[in-house]
Amino acid sequence: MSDLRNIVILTGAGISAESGIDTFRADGGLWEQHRIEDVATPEGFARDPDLVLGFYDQRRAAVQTKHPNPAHIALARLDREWSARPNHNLLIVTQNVDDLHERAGAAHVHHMHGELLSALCTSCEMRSPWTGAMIERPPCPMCKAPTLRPDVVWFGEMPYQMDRIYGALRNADLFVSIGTSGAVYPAAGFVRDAREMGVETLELNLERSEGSAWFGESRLGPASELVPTWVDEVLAR
Ligand code: BV8
Repeated sequence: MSDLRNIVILTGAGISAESGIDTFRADGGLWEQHRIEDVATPEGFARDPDLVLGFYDQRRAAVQTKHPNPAHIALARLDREWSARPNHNLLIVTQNVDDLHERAGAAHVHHMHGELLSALCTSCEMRSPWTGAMIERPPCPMCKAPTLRPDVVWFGEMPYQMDRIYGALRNADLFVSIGTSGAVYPAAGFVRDAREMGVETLELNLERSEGSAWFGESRLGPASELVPTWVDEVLAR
């Protein structure tokens, strides 16, 4: 019986690419259409709220027309079957703001950079499920103030529940990174934290990333092929 018990999986935009959701750094990707500092920073939001609300309204509408791909579905199967084993734990920490992990059936998902389908009120700080647009300044469902913003973590803001993530990394036997360029911190540093704690590390990505040299093993290819194969291997361990 392998001593593999606790798995932490980090996912990035690459796992949703084959579902038709733009990544950030590919040619024509999200950041090519806009400057990061204009649409993904609090300063950008303060400077031009209509630009930022419009950018996220467009992404929020688009994500609702997309579907999970075989990589999301395989991770959901792994989550279900692995978590059912006694003393086995799995956590998917995603940098993505789409809901494709959940729609594929994954139960243990943490959105460290927030979610497109959630609204954060800057007056009462309550969060509400949100599928519509924000450009018309709709009232907050809780306090009725017209002060909703996308519930996403912008550059310079603290990612959500970092203590939960580091706690899971400390207890992990395996850290797997799927579909991320390793360009944004603190997520890009998780592989180093894992290695320093003696955790086995694996990368599944279309091409070498900025963090590839830190992984014990790196497999290159599309997530829709690599992830189902890897899930079969893990469930056979
Ligand atoms: C913070 C949500 C601390 C919003 C996002 C200098 C050095 C180091 C750090 C910094 C620095 N200056 C500033 C910083 C900090 C900064 C940062 O890291 N900046 C970078 C640019 C250097 N980080 C932050 O500000 C973070 N906060 O540090 O807070 C703090 C401390 C105290 C007090 C307050 C704060 C917050 C960062 C969060 C930003 N929000 N998203 C939204 O979505 O709009 S970032 C966004 O881009 C994603 O969430 C993700 O995190 C990031 C990277 O994107 P990826 O997911 O990796 O996607 P990418 O396109 O880059 O790559 C896709 C990959 O998939 C590629 O490798 C490709 O090959 C692969 N792929 C493509 N197709 C496939 C595939 N793989 C498999 N199959 C396929 N089919």
